[in-house]
Amino acid sequence: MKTIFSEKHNLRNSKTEMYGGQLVEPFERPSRAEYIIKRVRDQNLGPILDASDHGMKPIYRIHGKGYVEFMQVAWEMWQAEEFLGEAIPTTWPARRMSQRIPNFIEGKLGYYAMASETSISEGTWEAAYWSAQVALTGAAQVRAGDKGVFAMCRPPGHHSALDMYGGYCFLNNAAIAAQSFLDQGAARVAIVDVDFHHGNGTQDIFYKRNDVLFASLHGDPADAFPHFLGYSEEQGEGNGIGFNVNYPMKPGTGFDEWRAALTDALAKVRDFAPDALVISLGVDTFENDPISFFKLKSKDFITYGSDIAKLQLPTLFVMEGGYDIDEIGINTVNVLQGFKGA
Ligand code: SP5
Ligand code: ZN
Repeated sequence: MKTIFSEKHNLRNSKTEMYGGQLVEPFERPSRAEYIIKRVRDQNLGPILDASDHGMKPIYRIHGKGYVEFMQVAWEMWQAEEFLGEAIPTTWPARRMSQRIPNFIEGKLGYYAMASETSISEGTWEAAYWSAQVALTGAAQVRAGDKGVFAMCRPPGHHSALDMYGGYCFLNNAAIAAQSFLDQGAARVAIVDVDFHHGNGTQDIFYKRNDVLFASLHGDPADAFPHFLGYSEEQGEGNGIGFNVNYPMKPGTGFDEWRAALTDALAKVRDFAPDALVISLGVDTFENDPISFFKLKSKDFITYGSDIAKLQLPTLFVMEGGYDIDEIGINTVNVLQGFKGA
């Protein structure tokens, strides 16, 4: 199985994450990608290819112009104010307030952010751009005939929507890749999100559409980030009714219950008969993940990788979260090996 990668991920190296009322070293850090790539090499998963540049057009298929243009200059604008730390929003357009986009950087951050834990730092835009290119390059390889391809995206993407960043995400890599399949001739694409967190960005992007089936397994939003989306009654809108499926699960959920949800999601994918499958692959479902509460063990990742393979669909794995750095390579590559070996 091919892995697509870009060293440019290193340009995303924020120093601060708002956590527990303190600014801590971000959980989403460059060593995550290094450990995964090391494991890919050690296990001889397959060749590692550099991302090729597909430009801005596929990004604009998913994200708004104002948002993208803001992301490109946010750090510059913040620096112009001579603030000492990284760019963090402090004010949001909450209920009954104006949704006009402010001029001042602090207002713009609040408008475009869905969470404050994600600081914008130097190089963030460039890293996000190349992360999207990694996903697009992976999609191109799948279109060219590969059965399964691993897009080692960093930063992750599934919390990012049309005009929204946060949850460590800036561009929705999985959504950009899914749309690229459709734009190159696919009639239907399914996205299954197995990251611990609900893929609120991906859900929002495709909520009114019936050409993309979105299914997400995640910590119940009543108990877990992103807190404001991911309930089971969210089933799509308009043409999209029935094409959004959420499986929120409670703290302490183990593999048996989680796998039953996956089995249900995969059955829905099979009925949908997509031309391609995108897996939003987060391994923060692991029992030792520092910010999550599911109890999957390392061997479980192999099992569910082979469950996914049984669909026999052209499959693109897009890296999302996973924060237990010691085991992140093992757990991620276990999914891919389970898929490959099935
Ligand atoms: C891509 C991805 O996995 N993004 C996740 C972003 C989560 N950020 C907020 C983390 C807040 C965690 N609070 C957990 C308390 C645990 N005791
Ligand atoms: Zn996550």
